[in-house]
Amino acid sequence: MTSENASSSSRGSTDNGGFNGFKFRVVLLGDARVGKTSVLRRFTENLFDEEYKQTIGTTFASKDVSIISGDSETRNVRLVIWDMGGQETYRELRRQFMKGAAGAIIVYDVTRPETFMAMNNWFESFRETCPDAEVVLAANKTDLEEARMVPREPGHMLRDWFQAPYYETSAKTGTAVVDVFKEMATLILERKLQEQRDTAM
Ligand SMILES: Nc1nc2c(ncn2[C@@H]2O[C@H](COP(=O)(O)OP(=O)(O)OP(=O)(O)O)[C@@H](O)[C@H]2O)c(=O)[nH]1
Ligand SMILES: [Mg+2]
Repeated sequence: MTSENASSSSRGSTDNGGFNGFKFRVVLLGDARVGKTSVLRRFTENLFDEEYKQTIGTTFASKDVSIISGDSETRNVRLVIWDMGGQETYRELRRQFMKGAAGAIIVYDVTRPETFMAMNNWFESFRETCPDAEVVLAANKTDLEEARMVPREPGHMLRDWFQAPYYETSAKTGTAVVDVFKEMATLILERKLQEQRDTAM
């Protein structure tokens, strides 16, 4: 994974040690084994591993994307994406992990309904810690069509309920993985640009 200074700023700014662009801290949330690390690896390295290696504690990776903002400018965005093991049950650690994030990608596994049922908890605890941050939903492992237990409709219910974009992803095939991260970058960017316009007035 690409790594960089872990202590760097989290909210996004215009100049970060030679990188000329915005920098946003994003967290990956969701139950154990849903594919958080796999989605991140697909995005940052374009790789996939069938073997499960549980994430212990937290790790991060970063990747730069260019986004065309609403004002038709091309903007460089560095996403610093933090990943935490879904087994982590210590509430305070989760809160610290979420703190200061500009967005959360909340993931479930379409072959395991219990991971879908847990979405509300993940969403609520993120909202509590970061009330003004963006959320994107990822229904992962959609390549496993035969084993799929959670169809598209409940996913759309979540989307409407949380008012958050919904993507059907596969870390294995790569389906929609880039879209999830680009959507997140775009949402945060537009919010930051709006904040800049508001303070300039
Ligand atoms: N078929 C398929 N398998 C996947 C997909 N995404 C992840 N997996 C597999 O599911 C298992 C769990 O993936 P991880 O990425 O480690 O899951 P995680 O959410 O990071 O798990 P924790 O670190 O324990 O929270 C691994 O064996 C992956 O190979 C997918 O889109 N399709
Ligand atoms: Mg993991």
